Amino acid sequence: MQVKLVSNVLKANDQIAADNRRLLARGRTLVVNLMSSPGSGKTTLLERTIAELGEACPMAVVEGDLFTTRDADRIERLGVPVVQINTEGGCHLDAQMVRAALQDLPWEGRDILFIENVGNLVCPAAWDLGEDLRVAMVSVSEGDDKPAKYPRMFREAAAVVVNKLDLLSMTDFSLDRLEEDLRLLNPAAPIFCLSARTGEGLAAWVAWLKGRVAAKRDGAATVGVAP
Ligand SMILES: Nc1nc2c(ncn2[C@@H]2O[C@H](COP(=O)(O)OP(=O)(O)OP(=O)(O)O)[C@@H](O)[C@H]2O)c(=O)[nH]1
Ligand SMILES: [Mg+2]
Repeated sequence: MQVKLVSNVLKANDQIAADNRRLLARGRTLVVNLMSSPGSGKTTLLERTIAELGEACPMAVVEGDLFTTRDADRIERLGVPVVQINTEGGCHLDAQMVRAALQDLPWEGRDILFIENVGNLVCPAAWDLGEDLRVAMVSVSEGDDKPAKYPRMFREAAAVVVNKLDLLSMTDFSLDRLEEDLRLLNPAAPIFCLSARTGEGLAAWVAWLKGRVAAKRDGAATVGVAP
């Protein structure tokens, strides 16, 4: 009974996600679902990306958090439209929450809509929000075993960001080990090793994003795989 209930809930979510996808397709806005453990640096990466891409690439942001508007406040300070979703303890965003957020967000005509998911490597992976692509992030202080231990998150990612590269020498994190494990799950996703704090490695990430925006504008059926 419990299994059936869960599967029904997920099915209902998928239908709303499909509605979101249809709605968002109208504007040719690239929709990116950014996921990681708590504190890997999702909001910091968004801040850096906004600063880097600037007005040439208008963006909007949906922030997911259990409580507080702290992440949305950080994005708002940069002049980017943002809506905060508080899940009140829920461990992931769902398509219904995103649908409600879109009503309050001037996303149309913007090049990128970023959705920062709730910090969690497990639950967000199961919930389609209507995004074009998923980006999975891990920071070097978390260890290089995350793809092997949380496969779904990394299997379905269009790109993987390894953040906090500035701390690499203080950890036993191995980029080779991470890549080896990741390739067993996901042979194609580009890996961007960067520091959202110092900006090292950011150029490749930004160039990839610009490529995905261009693909979306051109109406490419798939914007998530090609590097
Ligand atoms: N050294 C270092 N610290 C970083 C880097 N990126 C983020 N941080 C720090 O890591 C902490 C968490 O960063 P956030 O960007 O808030 O992380 P988050 O993933 O958005 O966190 P949640 O929204 O709580 O899941 C902050 O203290 C950041 O300053 C980085 O590249 N290097
Ligand atoms: Mg955050």
